[in-house]
Amino acid sequence: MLEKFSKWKSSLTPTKTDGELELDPAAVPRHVAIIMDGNGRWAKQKGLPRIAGHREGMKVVNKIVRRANELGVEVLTLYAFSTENWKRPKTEVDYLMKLPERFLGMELPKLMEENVKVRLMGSLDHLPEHTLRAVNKAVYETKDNTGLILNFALNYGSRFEMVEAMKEIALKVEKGELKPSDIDDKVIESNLMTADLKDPDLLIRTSGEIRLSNFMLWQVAYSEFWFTDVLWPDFNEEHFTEAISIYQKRARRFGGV
Ligand code: V07
Repeated sequence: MLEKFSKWKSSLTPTKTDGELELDPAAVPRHVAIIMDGNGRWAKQKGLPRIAGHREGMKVVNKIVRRANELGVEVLTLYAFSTENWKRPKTEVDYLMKLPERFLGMELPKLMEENVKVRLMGSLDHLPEHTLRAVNKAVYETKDNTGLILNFALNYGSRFEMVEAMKEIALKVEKGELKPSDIDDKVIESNLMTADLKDPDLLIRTSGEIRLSNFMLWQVAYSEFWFTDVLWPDFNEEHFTEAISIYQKRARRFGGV
């Protein structure tokens, strides 16, 4: 890893109290977005097929959703499948497309119990019918829940999102509903897939890659970034808490007096 990036990365020796980090409940990030990277690498290191990494990664989603909800995070956005992921081998894509229904088949009753609201962001156009059915059911059944918003980025790409937003805006201009001079941050934001969500306060990426990879480019303009070498299947509640603890230290440092 490049030395200059080390200050943004996981401190390997977090300060702990009773094996757990101390967090300020009043300064929990309201929106946390995560790029869940390293599943394939995790499997490779263990001599397992890539899909074994994805399966293990799915178990981690569970743990982090629970912890986020406990901490009072309002929105958790998880990058589950990018528009670029279609380029992977067909068997892997087919397996990935089964994970939403697998996850929801096991977890939806618990998500209901925990008052979690499932949402999706991305293009639902090319998703298989069985995947769509499962995710639409979850979105519908959890629509009145008022706890954590669990926002899955599925077939999501930030540039695609922005292109679509620009088309919408151009259409409004063409119809005379909007003047070009009316276009500002608010108009653009209201045409993105995150229109009714606050921007992420904290972006986490696992697996040592220090890039955004076409994820929420507009929305992370002011977010804190936290990168860790930990592979997603090895990521756990303590890593998540560590990320939030570091976020809080930065907020205290830059938050004025
Ligand atoms: C996927 C597991 C987590 C690591 C990253 C890649 C593999 C949960 C979902 C999911 C998506 C939508 C939904 C409910 C669950 C998921 C995909 C991959 C494609 F409504 N995990 N997970 N979807 N992985």
